[in-house]
Amino acid sequence: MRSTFIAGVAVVLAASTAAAQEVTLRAVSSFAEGTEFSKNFERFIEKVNADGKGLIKINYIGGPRAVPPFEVGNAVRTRVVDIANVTGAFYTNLMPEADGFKLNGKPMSEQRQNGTWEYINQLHNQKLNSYYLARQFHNVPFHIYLNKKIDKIDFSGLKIRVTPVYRDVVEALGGTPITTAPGEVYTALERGVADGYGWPVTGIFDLGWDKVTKFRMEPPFYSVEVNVLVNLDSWKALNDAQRKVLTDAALWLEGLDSEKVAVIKAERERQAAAGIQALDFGPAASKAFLDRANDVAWQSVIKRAPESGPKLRQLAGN
Ligand code: 173
Repeated sequence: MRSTFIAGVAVVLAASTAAAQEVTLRAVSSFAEGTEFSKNFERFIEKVNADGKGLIKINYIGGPRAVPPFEVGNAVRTRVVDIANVTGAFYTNLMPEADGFKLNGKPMSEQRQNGTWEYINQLHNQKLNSYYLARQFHNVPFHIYLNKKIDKIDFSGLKIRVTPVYRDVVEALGGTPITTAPGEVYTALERGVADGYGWPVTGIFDLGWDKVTKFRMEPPFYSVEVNVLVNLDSWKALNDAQRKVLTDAALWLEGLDSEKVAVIKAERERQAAAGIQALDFGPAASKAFLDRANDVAWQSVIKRAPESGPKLRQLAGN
């Protein structure tokens, strides 16, 4: 009798402890809600909330209206938010070598096996007080889009909207870089403040940029990286079961990159149908551009991060 009573009390206690342990994490995205580089993160949130019922819940505050894109890294560092969807290009002020992540286009399954994930996680622990939960879009490249026709790959006389992703290559090819958040691209093009811009192959329709874009320069270059970061104190405060929900959902999220092959093909067709003309200067000019883009970006990363830059380059193998 007595032992049954004690066991009963223990079950009630365990149940109430579990309920008390349901954790809510506050999340933001550095890209507008519902657009290409937020969408999969939003699916990840739905999955965590379904799989983690009773254990963990993510409260999605939203996109750049909540936290400006270039401040999202600092917001996760200082635990203003617990979890963020953000590209390294937006937090190079805190971690200069974050600009090098775009130079590694290996699938995350491989990066998790060969020590890259672990090294980049350490960098995030140290410099951003955060845990590197996931990296998305390794197989999505960038382009330079233009409104003035060029007859060779040379940006002399052109003002081009950039982030750290494109700054070095735009400068190396004679262009004038103008840094803006994505939210200012449309107006910059409409007013002629910029003659072109850097952006991935996907997503230009989300904010209506197709209406103010004439050309897409070939070839595609670099690899998009949009990371899911968790504040390190928030991460450490979770129990094993809660961390497992996040980790399983993170691996699932990285797997969604396989959908991008079809998305990229459709997007290129949609751009052509919208009258955006591809400017292709042939294989030799393309190769010269890619070599130059790779060289100037690594030089810049290594100059600003003399210790971690070479290590990232070795891991990327290019
Ligand atoms: O162009 C940008 O704003 C940028 O750097 C970026 C990075 C990753 C995905 C989309 C855009």
